[in-house]
Order: sequence, then C-alpha cells, then structure tokens
Amino acid sequence: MKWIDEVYEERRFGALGQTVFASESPFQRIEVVETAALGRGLLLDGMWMTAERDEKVYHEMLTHPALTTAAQVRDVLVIGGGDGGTVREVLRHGEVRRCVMVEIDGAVVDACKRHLPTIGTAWDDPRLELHIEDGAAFVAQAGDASFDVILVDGADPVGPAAVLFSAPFFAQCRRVLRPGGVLCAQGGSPTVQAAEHVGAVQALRSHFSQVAPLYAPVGIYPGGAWSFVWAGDGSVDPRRPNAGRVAAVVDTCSWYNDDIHVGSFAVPNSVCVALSASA
Ligand code: SPD
Repeated sequence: MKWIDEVYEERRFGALGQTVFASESPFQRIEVVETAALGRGLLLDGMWMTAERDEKVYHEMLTHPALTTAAQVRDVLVIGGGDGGTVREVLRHGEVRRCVMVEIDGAVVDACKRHLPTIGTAWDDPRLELHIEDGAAFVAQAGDASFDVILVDGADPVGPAAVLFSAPFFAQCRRVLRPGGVLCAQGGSPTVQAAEHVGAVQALRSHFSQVAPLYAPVGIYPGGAWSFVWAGDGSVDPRRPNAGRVAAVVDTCSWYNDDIHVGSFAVPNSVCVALSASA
C-alpha cells in the first residue's frame, strides 16, 4: 500500500492504494491504481483523471446537459475520454446513431479497457467508432456541419490537452457542428483553476453566440467543484432539456436529473464578476 497523491499548487488530492499498472507512453505517464476509498482510478502525469467511485458525476454532467438540449443527437463526437466513461453515457441515448471518439493516446485506451472495465462498458457498442489520433487535427479535417454534439473530455490545460482549451480549436468545433448543435467541454476548477475556467468561457464566447458554464462536484479533482462549458448557436436553450431524452437516461444516472440539469447552470459569483469584468 502507498499514498497516491496529486499535488496541485501545494494542495494534495490523494488516497491510500497501490499501483495496478504503470507505463510511459509517447504522450504521458499512465497509472492505474487500486484504492480503498475511490476504487480503481486512472492518473495521467500524476493527475487524477477518473476513479470508480467518483466518475459518474463527471461523465453524466459532461454528457447529458449537451445531449438533452441539442436539436438532434444522431452524430456525436467525443474528443479525449480515453477511459470510456463519456462514450458510455453518450451511447445510453437511443437516438445516437454514431459516436466517434478521438483519443490521442491509444495506450490510455488499452490500459483502461484492461484495468478499468467497470468505467468503459460500451467499447463493443456497434455505434462507436474509435480513432487513435490527435483530436484537434481530427476536428480541423472534419466536414462542415457533420456532428450534432461535440464533447471535449480532455485533461487539464497543460501538456497534450492544452490545445483543447484554445479559441482556434473552438472555432473549428463551431464549423463542424450542425445548426442547433451543442458543444460541451470540461472547463476546469472554478476555484483553483479560475483563470483557465474563465478563459475557456471567453474563448468559446468568441465563436458561439450562447455559452453557459455549468458546475458539479468531482471530489478527486483540484478544488472539488468542477465545471463544464456548454456552447450553442442560440437556437436551443441550455436550461430547457428535452423531457423525453432526460427520461430515457435518468434511471441509470447517479447524479443527473431535470433539477440538477437546471441548477447546474447557476454560476458562482466569482466567475460572474470575472466574466463581467472581461465582457
Ligand atoms: N483535473 C483533471 C481533469 C480531467 C478531466 N477529464 C478526465 C477524463 C475522464 N473521462
């Protein structure tokens, strides 16, 4: 047994456990750990990405607010998300015909398929198309108006995931979305990563006419309070989920439901102040 730690700006996020798998890919250090408090978990470059007892809130809140508000959800693109939790939630929606997942690091997918099978439970769904390549490059080459929803499930904005928080990347996402399409990106901690979070909202605002951050608790991430950023073309309302689509998934959810959907769009005051100062 050892103490497994993430140290972020002198704050520590850890659990008692042991290493199940460790390797170094061309992109990052990959570790799967077994912990008493959180179950099995994945760390990339020492940062917690997911853990069995904590993953549902994150994956549900990245996925369902977008998929219940987009005009249609036939074709969904997931950037990142190598543990498989996001595509698992996407594929719970029966209206989804095709889910394309683009993960830059095939070694992460391999490690998660083998060592975190309780999180990625939809790998064999025939609607899933898995591409191991750079997500930003994939979006840059994708056709105009070719997806209904884009979910960006990257790591923090350092290393290979930094580009996934940039305005040029969001501009390409806007081009690739159909009318009424919705993007939702993980948006960092509104407290300990406030600048990155506000920066992601601002970058999205430069390309989408409607941008709305939403929040949920994810205990393993720095600060505990986590954010996602919803973005659309102004033709659909982030706060009015399609009741039929919510009903289709809510029984499988541990966190998401109609009330959580609406309440999650309440913005912390520090973020309101930062956004109004920069408007
Ligand atoms: N601080 C880490 C944030 C990581 C967000 N993505 C995690 C991937 C889970 N599918």
